[in-house]
Amino acid sequence: MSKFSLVDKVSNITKEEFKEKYLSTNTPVIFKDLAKDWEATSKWTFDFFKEQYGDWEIPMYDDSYHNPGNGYMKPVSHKKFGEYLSIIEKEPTNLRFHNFQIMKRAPELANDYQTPTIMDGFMKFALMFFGGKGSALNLHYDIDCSHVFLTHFQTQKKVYLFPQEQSKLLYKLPYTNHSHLDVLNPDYQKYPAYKYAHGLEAVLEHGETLFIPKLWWHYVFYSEGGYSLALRANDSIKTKAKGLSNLIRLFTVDNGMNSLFGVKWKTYKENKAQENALRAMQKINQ
Ligand SMILES: O=C(O)CCC(=O)C(=O)O
Ligand SMILES: [Fe+2]
Repeated sequence: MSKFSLVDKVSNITKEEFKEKYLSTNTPVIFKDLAKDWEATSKWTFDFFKEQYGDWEIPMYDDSYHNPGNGYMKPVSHKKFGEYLSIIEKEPTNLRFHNFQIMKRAPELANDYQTPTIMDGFMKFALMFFGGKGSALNLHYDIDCSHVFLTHFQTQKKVYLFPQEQSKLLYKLPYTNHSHLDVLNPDYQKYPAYKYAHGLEAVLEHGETLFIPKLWWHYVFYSEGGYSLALRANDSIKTKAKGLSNLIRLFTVDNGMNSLFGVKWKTYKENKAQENALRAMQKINQ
C-alpha cells in the first residue's frame, strides 16, 4: 500500500451531500468549484498584489521557525511584499509568509470572495499563506479546532494529511500542535513509527479549495510558488471552547518553557514523542 491515497475532487456538490459524505465523517475533500464565482480567482494575480500592495513591509519565515531559543517561531527577516512576490513567482526559495490577516491591512479584498454556504459556522476571520517553490510548512494541526477551507491561487501546491488518531505515529511533540517529521523525505531510522502512518495527498490547482477537517494534521508543500486563502468554520460551541483553551494552554506552556530552557525543552519534547511512538508501534505489532 502506498503511503498516501489521493483526496477526492468534487464539483457541484450540495450542502447535504457534503455533510453526509465529508463533514460528518471528518474526511478531506477538494472542491473544484467552491470559489468559481469569486472575483479573486481572476483578480488576485502576482501583478495585482505587487501593484496594489508591493510597498508593504512583511515578515519572512524559513525552516528555522521551530529552532529553540530567542528566534522560536519568530520571523527571520523582513522584505517588501512586492520584492517577495517577484522572488516566489520566478525562483525557488524556502521563504514563507504565513498566517497573514490580509483583510486587516486591505479590507477591500474581502469583496473579492464570498463566504461559502457549503456549511454553517464560517467566521469572518481570513488568513493568507505565501510560499516559494520547494518550501514547506511543517506538519501540524490547527489547535483552534476549526475546519479549514484552503483555496489556492495561480499555481499548484500539495498538502499531505493525516487524521488526529495517528498523532503518535507522527511524533507529535507534547505541548504543541507540531511535528518535525519530514513527511516527504522521512528519516525512518529516527522515526520508525512513521512507517505505520497512512495519509492522504491533496494536489491543489488554481482556484481549487481543500477542506481540512478539524484537527487533521497537514504538511503543506509548495510544489510551485504561490498563495492561498484560508477560511475557517466552526459549527459547534463545544469545539470552539476547546480550541480557545488549547490555544492558551499550549502557547503559554510551550513558549514559557522555550524561553526558560531552550534546547533542553526541545530535547525533552522529542524524547517524549519517541516514547509515545514506540508504545504506539508496540501496540500495532502485538
Ligand atoms: O497553505 C499553507 O501554507 C498553510 C495552510 C494552513 O496550515 C492552514 O490554513 O491551517
Ligand atoms: Fe494549518
